[in-house]
Amino acid sequence: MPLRLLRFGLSSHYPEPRMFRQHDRLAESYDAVIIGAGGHGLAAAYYLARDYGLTRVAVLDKGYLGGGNTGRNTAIVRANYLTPEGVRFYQESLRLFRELSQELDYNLFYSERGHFTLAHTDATLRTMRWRAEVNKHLGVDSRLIDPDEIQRICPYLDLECGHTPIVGALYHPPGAIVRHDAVAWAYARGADRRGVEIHQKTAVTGIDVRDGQVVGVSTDRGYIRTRRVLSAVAGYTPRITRLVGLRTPLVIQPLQACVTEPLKPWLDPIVVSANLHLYVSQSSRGELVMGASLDPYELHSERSTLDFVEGLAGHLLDLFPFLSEVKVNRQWAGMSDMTPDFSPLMGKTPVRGFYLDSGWGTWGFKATPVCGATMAYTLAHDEDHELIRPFRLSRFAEYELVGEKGAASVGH
Ligand code: PYC
Repeated sequence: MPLRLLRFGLSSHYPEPRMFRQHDRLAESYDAVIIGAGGHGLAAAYYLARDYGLTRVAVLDKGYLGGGNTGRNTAIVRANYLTPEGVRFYQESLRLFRELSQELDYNLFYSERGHFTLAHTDATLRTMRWRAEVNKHLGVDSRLIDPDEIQRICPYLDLECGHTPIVGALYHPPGAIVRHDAVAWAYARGADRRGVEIHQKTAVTGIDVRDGQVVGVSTDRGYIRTRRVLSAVAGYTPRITRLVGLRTPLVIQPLQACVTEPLKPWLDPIVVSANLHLYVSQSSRGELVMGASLDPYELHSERSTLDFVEGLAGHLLDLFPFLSEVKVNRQWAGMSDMTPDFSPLMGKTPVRGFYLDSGWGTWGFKATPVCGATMAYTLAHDEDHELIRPFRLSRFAEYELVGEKGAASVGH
């Protein structure tokens, strides 16, 4: 038997199926280099090729494709933000997400579930009313509902919720979940088919800047000449900005999540409690996918803690007491690059040819398509796309913050 297996392993009759090409070496130069082969970097490469004919593009990753925050998130998609800038941006993302399976010819299991943000206090209800008004004004389906309607849509929810009764909710019917890894795979395949090169296990060790302009990138596989570099590395952003001497207000904090063993389908909507610091949805495999707020300190590490599952389980049981026997199967953490106003940090920088796609905090996955499309525009025109202009780095110096903390899925 082992010999037979070896024959399969060594035989060229059974080539490993590949979704994208592998390249033995880097070219000497590219029109653009994208650092980070997660959803954002791959989407930017895809739209650069599709919309602007820029195909001499290399996407580099020190690890493997989709192995960072794309593979570490809880896959919620929504547009019910608080600021007009945030709502417009995520509205476009939702629109692109809805047609993405067809666009990329890949089933992304986009599943519209409805998204509830539960309120347990009058103060929370007030913020939700504000959000609902901004959302409606901009055409996003979002409204305040009372406990009776919550109970009708989600009958298993215990409205008493321990000692913090639910007094209402912000209901956002278009809220959805998506197969997150598949988003990265599908963008990778689409970009590759248009000529983009994806280089995994290729670490960037330096960015060459002369007279304020990017002219090249050093990697552990050689030097590349290029005049455009996009950093799309989420929780690793400060390591890249350091290479060009750029200071940003980003702070890295861990965000933990976990999944339970699979259960029969019983939870259709996505349920969030800002006051209890909890969000939960049920995947198509039946697992409960859950998370809480950020760990409350700066830490560049993907380690998990018992404190997190303990706290989260307590709050989950306040909402759904019948889950007390359910086992947690898996736990993990990702690194969130937080900005002071909880909005992203995107676009051109004072270093010519160096572009940022960062500051994703706790909501980067849901922005994948719109980031790809707007960053591609920005690189192609060397001008910030209008949807990302509010998220420029200089807003901090100009006191033009875009305060999105009130729309964080879980209170922070
Ligand atoms: O903002 O929807 C959200 C979210 C989900 C998980 C973390 N943040």
